[in-house]
Amino acid sequence: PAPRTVLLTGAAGGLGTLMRGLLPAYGYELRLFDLTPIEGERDAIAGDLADKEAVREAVRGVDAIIHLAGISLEAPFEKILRANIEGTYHLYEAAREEGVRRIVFASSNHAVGFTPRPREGDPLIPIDTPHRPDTFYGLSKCFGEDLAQLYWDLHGLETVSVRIGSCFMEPTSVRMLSVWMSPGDAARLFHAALTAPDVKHTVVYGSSANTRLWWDLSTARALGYEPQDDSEQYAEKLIAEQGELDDANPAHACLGGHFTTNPPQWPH
Ligand code: NAI
Ligand code: 15L
Repeated sequence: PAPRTVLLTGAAGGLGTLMRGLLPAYGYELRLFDLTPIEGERDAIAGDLADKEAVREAVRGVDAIIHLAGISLEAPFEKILRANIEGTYHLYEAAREEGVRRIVFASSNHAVGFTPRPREGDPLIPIDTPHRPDTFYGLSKCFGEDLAQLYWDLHGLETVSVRIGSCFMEPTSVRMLSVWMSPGDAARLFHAALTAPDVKHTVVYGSSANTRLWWDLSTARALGYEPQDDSEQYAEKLIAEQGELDDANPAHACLGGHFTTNPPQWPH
């Protein structure tokens, strides 16, 4: 049966807030979990992924999990270790112990961030391109994907790992014209990931159907995802402001953009 109650971790964050607005229309009852307390919601838990017991309690009784919580940018290794690596392990252990059957994991393009961006005429980046993390942050997403594979192979716990591009209301850079995922498409993709049959561990790229797309969306489409948006409507304005991507600029060479420069520079 399709999942009904879904634990949304990271619900106070940017993407979590957008999904709290959009996912109930698909019929889900959301339980929210975040370090930051969320006021005015019926089922919201303030807790730390580092707290194994708190995570287990949050997971108890839900049908599925969308795991967005964690540090979402580069940070010192010790912080990434605690929130993203140990935290994601706690979540998978809790899901296994509580019998939750499926997790949608917010992976990131930064798991493969040092992959050169396709130039004109190049093929799209395939889903099985090797991990090439561009930061400790990206490395933690590689760990999450491998953890998901282990829990499928060993325990039969299913995951869709979504290598999200840039999910914000609008793209704000020329790079984002290629990797942007509109909030509406994010909700469509998460819904497909929650409801497609027999996903085992499936890795997908998460973006809209952008004209300047860099990667292969076929595994996402195979889940039933039909993206409705394209960043191209923002292209003229962004290119007029920022210029085209420049091969001489190291921050434009790879998928991960500014994350591949050391130290990472903002904005990206
Ligand atoms: P965000 O930084 O706005 O939200 C992350 C949330 O996780 C925050 O509300 C924070 O309080 C919570 N959190 C952090 N550490 C925690 C801990 N130890 N225990 C409990 N909660 C904790 O990030 P955003 O943009 O909403 O991203 C959500 C997820 O999607 C992240 O895992 C991020 O890595 C991933 N992602 C997002 C992309 C985007 O474009 N928004 C792109 C690629 C991946
Ligand atoms: C990510 O993984 C970050 O969480 C998000 O804030 C954006 O920086 C995004 O990647 C991106 O690559 O634009």
